[in-house]
Amino acid sequence: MKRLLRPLILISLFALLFFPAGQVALAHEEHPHMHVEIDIKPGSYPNSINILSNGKVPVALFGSDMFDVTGVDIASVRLHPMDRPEGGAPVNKFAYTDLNSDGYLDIIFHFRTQAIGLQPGDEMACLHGMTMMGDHFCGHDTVRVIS
Ligand SMILES: [Ca+2]
Ligand SMILES: [Ca+2]
Repeated sequence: MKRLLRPLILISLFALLFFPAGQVALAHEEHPHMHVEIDIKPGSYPNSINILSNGKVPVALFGSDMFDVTGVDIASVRLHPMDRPEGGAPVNKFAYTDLNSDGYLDIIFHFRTQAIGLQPGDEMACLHGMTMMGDHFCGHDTVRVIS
């Protein structure tokens, strides 16, 4: 019995030491997410972000026949680095507009650049939020971090 237990304990320790991010990923996946379309710095690419800047980053969240942006709980929305869902920047400013002229209302958010928590080497950011009904949604887009 002891012989069997030891490798099990070792494997558990290994998992704890080397996959601490796994728990965060699990927490994120505990509830289903609706995937939504976003555009960091709408109309511009690559999405260069100077993390030393005191400015703001605009992000468009696109509505569709499946997703009514007027149902978004603005206070729940965060923009964060893809692999670090904890924290992130809350909404600084927002406006409703049909940015891509497809007949569905969209939202333009502004986030304070330094609150996002991006670091050199990050290549993806994620916009996460909830609807007033309590449904989670997320969308991601590439970033090019400048420092
Ligand atoms: Ca863009
Ligand atoms: Ca639209």
